[in-house]
Amino acid sequence: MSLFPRLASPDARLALLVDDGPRLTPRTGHPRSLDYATLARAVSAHVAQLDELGVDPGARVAIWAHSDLPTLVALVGNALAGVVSVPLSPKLGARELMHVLTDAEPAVVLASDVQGQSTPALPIRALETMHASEPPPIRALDDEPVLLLYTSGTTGAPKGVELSARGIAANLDALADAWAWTEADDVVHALPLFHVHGLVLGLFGALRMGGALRHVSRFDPAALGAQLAASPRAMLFAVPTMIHRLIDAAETDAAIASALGRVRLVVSGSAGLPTREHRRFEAITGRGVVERYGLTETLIVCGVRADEGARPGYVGRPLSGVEVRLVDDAGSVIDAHDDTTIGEVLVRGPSVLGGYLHRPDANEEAFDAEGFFRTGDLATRASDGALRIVGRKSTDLIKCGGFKIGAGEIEAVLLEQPGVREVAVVGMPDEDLGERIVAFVVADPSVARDADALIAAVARELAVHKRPREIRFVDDLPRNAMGKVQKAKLRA
Ligand code: MLC
Ligand code: AMP
Repeated sequence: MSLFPRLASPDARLALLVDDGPRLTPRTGHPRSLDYATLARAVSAHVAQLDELGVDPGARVAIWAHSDLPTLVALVGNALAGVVSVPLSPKLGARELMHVLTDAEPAVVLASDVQGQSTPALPIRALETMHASEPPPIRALDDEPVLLLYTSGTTGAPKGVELSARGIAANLDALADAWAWTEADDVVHALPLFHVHGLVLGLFGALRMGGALRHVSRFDPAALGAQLAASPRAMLFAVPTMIHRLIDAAETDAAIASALGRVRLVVSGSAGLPTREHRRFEAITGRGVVERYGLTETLIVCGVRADEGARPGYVGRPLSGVEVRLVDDAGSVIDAHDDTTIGEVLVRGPSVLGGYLHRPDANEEAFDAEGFFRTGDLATRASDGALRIVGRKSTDLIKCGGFKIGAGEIEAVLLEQPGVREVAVVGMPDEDLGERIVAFVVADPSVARDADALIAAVARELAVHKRPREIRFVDDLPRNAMGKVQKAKLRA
């Protein structure tokens, strides 16, 4: 079976729709939606373009992850052709882009909008040449990678995670079981397409089930509400920051509240949804949110099942086929199902990465002797096996708006800025973003203090979402006897 079975016998059902919302002018010249038959032709056209470019199966193709139809088609076409997509955030900064291109060594860089890119790219031609009548390739699921996604660690530059078609399919099928997810469901989301949540669950998930993806290209509560209202049976995928903003909007906009109330399943993930937000959501829409927990490296690990209903505080039980262990500081397995004993979450299963690209050192640390991946997340386990994520082992990993960001990568950029002597970056609790990036800076007294310039440097070098939201100039940083910065004190 292929990753997207419905593309083998495509019909007139809606497959993809992109809604640019009220704040964006729709691009002219492109359709706004594709049915399966048209998608199949567009995918064939894309695969023909890959052929013309001499891109063979197994090769890597970097692709600017714009939220538009040509890009969605190319991502699907690459996977079916066995080509490894390396999605690039459209707001990737210069240094991070250079790192990804050097590490991934893509054969080509593709973009739906070649003019707008900071680096030379070839245009995606799928929608212009889709009169091609060749059917799209039917590629059996195998263990070869189809995605290379970059994810932050505590220190250094982001690491490449290869995900195989078989691993992705196994994970999506396990989610289908947990959520009773079928071709009758439309996925509605406004997530970016360069991470697991929007790309693997949102795009690949919808098409694997044979349903539609209604993609709002930039998060906007009213546009999401309109797509939810337009869909006969919708599943909403969102990060907690989006849920928070949807609740705020629903409080003053009855149409959004009623659209949210009618969704078949609302799923929050990529960061924890506070119990307060669960309660607010229920109060305003009359229905609950289910959470699921995952990582780029493992795909989705646990999820609350649709038939369980909302379970605030819990991310549910392990998905079928996924082995989860809790271990103590010494690495011993914790058997307790008492909802109290805290251990690190370890994961093994078909969707777990084989290893980070070019990083034997990181792989050594990431896996235990039995091949379990160490997530770095701390959890308890209830009597029925449901996990509650209670924290993270490292204070150097920050989850801001659902994006994982390493303190070390931000500190490295800030330390290079004029007048910066010392720096410590931490995540501070934030009602909207979950965690807000705050940089404590010891500045050279002879240089003018310019917080905006420091924020802009991170946005320019790394990515806009990695910028500190706040700079606090301090005389010195709290250090322990060994000279190590005590980040817990800064967060207090
Ligand atoms: C601000 N901007 C700047 C800037 N300051 N631009 C340049 N330089 C500066 N100094 C601009 C930006 O360009 C942007 O403009 C605008 O400010 C706001 O950008 P933002 O900071 O990104 O917006 P924000 O409101 O914080 O975004 C909230 C959000 C976003 C929820 C929409 O955080 C988001 O999309 N999160 C999703 C994360 C996600 O998908 N994670 C999944 C990881 S996978 P403009 O032009 O845009 O207005 C995973 C596994 C799993 O975790 O389990 O799922
Ligand atoms: P990423 O590397 O971007 O894939 O982020 C993975 C991390 O997101 C995990 O290690 C968790 O810390 C966090 N995460 C994902 N889903 C949840 C959730 N439902 N609750 C709490 N944390 C989550």
